[in-house]
Amino acid sequence: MWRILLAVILAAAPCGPLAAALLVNAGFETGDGGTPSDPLYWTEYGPDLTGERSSAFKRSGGWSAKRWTGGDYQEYGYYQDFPAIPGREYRLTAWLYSPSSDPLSGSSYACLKLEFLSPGGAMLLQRESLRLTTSNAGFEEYLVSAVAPLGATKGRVVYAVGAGSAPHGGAAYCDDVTVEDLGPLPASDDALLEELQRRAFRFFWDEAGPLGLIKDRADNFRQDRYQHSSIASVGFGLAAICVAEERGWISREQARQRITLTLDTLATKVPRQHGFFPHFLDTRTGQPSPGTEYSTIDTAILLYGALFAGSWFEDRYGDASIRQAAEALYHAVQWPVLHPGSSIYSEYWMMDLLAIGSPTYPLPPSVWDAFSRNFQDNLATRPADRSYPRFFYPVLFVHQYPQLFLDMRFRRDAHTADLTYYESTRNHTLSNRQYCIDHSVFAGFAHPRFQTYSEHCWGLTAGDGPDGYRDYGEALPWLPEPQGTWLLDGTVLPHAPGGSVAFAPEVCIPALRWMAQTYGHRIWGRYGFSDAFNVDRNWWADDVIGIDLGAIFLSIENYRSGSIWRWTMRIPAIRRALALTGFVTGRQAALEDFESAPPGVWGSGCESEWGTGFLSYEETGSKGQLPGSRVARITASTPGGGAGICLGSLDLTYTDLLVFFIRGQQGGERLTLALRDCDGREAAVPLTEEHLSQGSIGTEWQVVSVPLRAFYGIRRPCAERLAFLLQEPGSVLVDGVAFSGAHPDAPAVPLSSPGYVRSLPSGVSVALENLIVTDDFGPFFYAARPDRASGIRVQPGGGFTPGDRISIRGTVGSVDGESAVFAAEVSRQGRVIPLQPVAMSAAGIGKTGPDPLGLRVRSWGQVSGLEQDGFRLRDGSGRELAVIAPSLPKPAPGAFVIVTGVAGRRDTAQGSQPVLRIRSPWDVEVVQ
Ligand SMILES: [Ca+2]
Ligand SMILES: [Ca+2]
Repeated sequence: MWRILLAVILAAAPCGPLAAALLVNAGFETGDGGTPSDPLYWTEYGPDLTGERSSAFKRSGGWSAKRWTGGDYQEYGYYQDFPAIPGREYRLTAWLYSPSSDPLSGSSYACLKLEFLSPGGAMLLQRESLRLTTSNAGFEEYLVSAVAPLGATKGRVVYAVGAGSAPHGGAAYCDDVTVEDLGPLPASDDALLEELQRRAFRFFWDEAGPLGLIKDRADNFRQDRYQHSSIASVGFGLAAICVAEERGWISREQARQRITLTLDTLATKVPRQHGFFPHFLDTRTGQPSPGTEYSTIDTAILLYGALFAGSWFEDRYGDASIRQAAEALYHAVQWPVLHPGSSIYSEYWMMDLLAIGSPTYPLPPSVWDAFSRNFQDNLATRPADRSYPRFFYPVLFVHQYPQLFLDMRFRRDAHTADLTYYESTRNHTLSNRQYCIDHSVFAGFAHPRFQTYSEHCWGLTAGDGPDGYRDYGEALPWLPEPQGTWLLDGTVLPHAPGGSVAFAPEVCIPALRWMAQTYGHRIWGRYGFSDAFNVDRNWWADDVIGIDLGAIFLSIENYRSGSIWRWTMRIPAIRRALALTGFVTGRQAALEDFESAPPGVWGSGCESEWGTGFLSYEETGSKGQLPGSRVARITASTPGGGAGICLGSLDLTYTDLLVFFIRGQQGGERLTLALRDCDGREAAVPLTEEHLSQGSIGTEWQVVSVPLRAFYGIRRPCAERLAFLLQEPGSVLVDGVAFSGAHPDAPAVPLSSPGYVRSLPSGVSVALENLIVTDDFGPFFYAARPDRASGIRVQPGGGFTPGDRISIRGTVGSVDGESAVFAAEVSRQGRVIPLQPVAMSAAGIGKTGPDPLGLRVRSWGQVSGLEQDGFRLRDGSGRELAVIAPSLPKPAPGAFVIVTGVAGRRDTAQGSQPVLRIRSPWDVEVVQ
């Protein structure tokens, strides 16, 4: 898998690998003719009698390179140089074998080394592979990778065999050495973020054992023998695998199979206590690692990843199997037994919400209000700390983890009067950076100074350090330094800014770029950044840690697409918990109806970006489909001209559709839409017949609906501008520009016109205010504007009375051939006199004249036939109208009647037909 992924990356890289072989005689097939014969083009170091070209064992051809153990504390080998370019990444692989007939023993070892040297021969960087220390079953591949440091002009590949103190002995064989030039480090921000995600994903994919359990950590530059999985690493990995499937790094089926395998292992092979999982597991057996605890918070992180994957596969592909498997694990957790609720502000609040939302063993919602938030404005003694108000905890990951999954950007609860949880984490990130900068200079004896830190080199959180795994963090703000100083030793952890990309991208992305460019040769490996480094102590981590790669992956994904937030916020248990704990959303609506002049979202700077064009306003006086009475005219005086709407960093994470009304000046106009994100990336979509309800732009109003996925590649959480560009000079009228979708968090488009709603495509989330109930038929009801301009069917009904004044929030859909709002929420705001009926001929309903749908209508004619659920009415024109009156007495055929009911539609064999629905015997008056 590693090789396949690598090939994909290399094919996509702007500066690909050098195709030319960097080594000669890499298979040791050519000898120097000496006795013993050494491989040609390789330089031997150490006594001549400790190595030779051998035909006894080989992986390819007829020969390999054999080396024996020398004396105590001696290491000898063969090496070959190759030209190297600073800043490019090189990967050395070779195959090593120590046969059981002459096995490495005692302190003996065989290894590969990748070295970089200056023109003067000074060693600038040396990195060694994992060591082979015993006999193995056959030739095994060993690897080591490194980025060539500044000043390097050549690289060196070494095959060495050495030993420590006695006893030692044995020999090892090496064959098929390759050095690949993997190209330079990513040059642009986009490429760096993409590469960080690809490499983090590669960890989650490649470092999983046969049961789908992902390792807790791995070596970033070479193989390792680590065999422990952490369940939190698995949780982050499950989310990353979903995203990788969308990006095409693996197939959907590969993702589904891996996730299913992992969840099946967790359900059937791993022991649990009250539903909680052990923190660490043996990747080979699924059994708990020695001494591990059953961890509440790590179980919660695992469940977030599993439920996320379930939400992803069910919502995107209609596949409920992963959701069911994840819920089975979740429902088995007896939260109150081991986690009665948080006591302080920490990452545990993500677990509190999961526990409150549990349908099986819930915590009471009151635990949400029971823990101390440590709001720092009340605590800070240092003025500097007051510039970053936040819920305080010294270590940054605590602030990142809940919101890697949960979108708290627009949510507030009883504790967020001063700032949201999102703003708190953003401020913690900014403060974390400032704290490092402050400690990069000398400021008194009580104030430690570290040269590692700078404006682009910062990040304190939990991770590896020169003295082991530690919690690095800021000083406690309510104590003066040094008493309040948390652990600080000059160590920087790249996943601190990496995990905050979604919170403070303007400082985090430059930091990641700077670290890669400056210390890439020390910390850039196959899985991205190593966990930590410390320039003051000249210490550089070799390992990556799964949860830290997870923080980087998820945060970048939320920055780029909002996808982790989007599918987490669909999880029913999460929605239940947020409702129970009193969260409300303050998401801005996204509708431009051009009614206020000049509308704030239209910026004067927008037009110039798109050539010659301008925008003007026209009064239409329309009360029907269009929102309001004013529309926008987009005029282009040259091809490609037009005008743009400024969206003001609009969040499109939860929206799926762009919809608006359009009318051409001449008809036949051709329009291109261009959506631009906050980073200036732009995607253009020419309107085609699939987007236009009438197939092409004409001189009548119609609805345009464009799926947002058509604007591929722009940053969903931050949209800046939408342009309407005409392909030829001309003009079009536009109104009701809205972004919406069917996600529960989609911003509802605030509307006053049911007629507009009925013309919207299915899936749009809408909010209708100030409607009057026309009549309630039980499973559904109708409501209309007070001025009777238009009405609409609403599902479900029951309990409403004509004259009820209501507002509705729901999703546009259709049922029985009729547009309807599927209401998530209906609120009643009092009663008015029921709307008077509109008089219309039977032939006119749904055919000509004003649109009566959803209105009370009075019509007349002769009963021309009886139906199972009503009768047919024929008026003077000879046309028939179906009157739906289930379980009511039917008038005699041939009778002349006046009927008062609600105009609707229903599906028939001939398509959707207008009908009149009645509910009471008094609605039919027999005239003769
Ligand atoms: Ca060979
Ligand atoms: Ca308007």
